[in-house]
Amino acid sequence: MKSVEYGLEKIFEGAEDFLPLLGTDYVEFYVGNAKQAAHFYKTAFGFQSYAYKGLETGSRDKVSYVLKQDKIRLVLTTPLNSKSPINDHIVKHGDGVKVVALWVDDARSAYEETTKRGAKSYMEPKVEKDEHGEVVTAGIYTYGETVHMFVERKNYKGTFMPGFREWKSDYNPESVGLKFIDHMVGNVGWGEMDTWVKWYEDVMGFVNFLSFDDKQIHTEYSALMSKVMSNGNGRIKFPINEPAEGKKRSQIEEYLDFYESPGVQHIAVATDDIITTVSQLKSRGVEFLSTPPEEYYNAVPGRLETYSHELREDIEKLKSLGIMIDADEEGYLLQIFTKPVEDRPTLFFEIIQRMGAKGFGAGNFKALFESIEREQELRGTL
Ligand code: TYF
Ligand code: FE
Repeated sequence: MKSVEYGLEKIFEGAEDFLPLLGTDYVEFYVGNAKQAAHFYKTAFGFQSYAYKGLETGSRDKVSYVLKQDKIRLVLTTPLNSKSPINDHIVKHGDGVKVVALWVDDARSAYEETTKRGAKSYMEPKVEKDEHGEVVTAGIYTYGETVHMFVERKNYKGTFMPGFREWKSDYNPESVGLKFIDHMVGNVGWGEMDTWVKWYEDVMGFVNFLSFDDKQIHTEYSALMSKVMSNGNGRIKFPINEPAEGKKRSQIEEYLDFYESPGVQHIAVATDDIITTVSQLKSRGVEFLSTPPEEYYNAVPGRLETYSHELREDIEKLKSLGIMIDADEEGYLLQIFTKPVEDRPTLFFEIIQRMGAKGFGAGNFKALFESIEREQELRGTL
């Protein structure tokens, strides 16, 4: 399934990285009711209360809750009056991801290097200070109304950012074992994938290290195309999908219709014990796509044997939870997908455990997309 060599070191050999990225800093959602969304991510997904800003801290026009689980930070933001432009985002898209923030050493340089290569500015570099130091942020637009913020926090020792206070709560559900963001996927319009591939290459210095075309990604009914973009150190991976023509409506098309523009389709979060994590999530009410059929699991041992990998997990347990298994030369991976986490069929989560494999589960695409199609059928959107 490899279309280009994915030893990233080789691709980047000798190239100067004009945009060194340390990792994902946070993901910010614009939502209709941040207080209730925060409760959901704590109760159902095992996030912990971390930071807060709102009326009590002097923020008059919006409120933000910051949640944390290991290295993952989610920010949930709601406007406090009808004049805030955040309302327009929510009216158009429903709840969704506004900001994919990237952790950098030098936010001014990140902004300069990307805008001079053609990025559209969202926010010029801004320095915010408090008694714990300073944070520099700057932002550029990517697909749709989605934004990449650059966050420089090397001179900051406080909780999250100036303007926030530590959020202590008496309600602290346990973590479910989510560790870090593995990748975040964007859906773009018909024929726009290559434009955005080029944008990530030219503007961000990323490379396209894996590609799937509609001949690989299709079922009897629908199709899509996908290219995975990665930065130089491989810490940031952004697959980009576009719909493709099939007998019925592609899930990407359904997303675009309901989000009413390109946007973030799924956030993949890593765990090192997917059986425990998924058992926990299920017991807390998180809904997952329907389980792959019997034939799917019958084919798994053969798939692992092809590359002589030994499955460390109990296949019966994986099967009972509906977790999928894919393998490549380097190892295998375990993954499962939630249903959309809002009423519009837009954003969903993926839970992934990598056991050496660097791919995205191409061997699971068919079973996965058939499962998504069963949902589309119920929604009358296939
Ligand atoms: O990120 C990926 O590529 C995998 C598979 O609409 C995938 O998680 C690809 C497209 C899609 C849903 C999942
Ligand atoms: Fe994924």
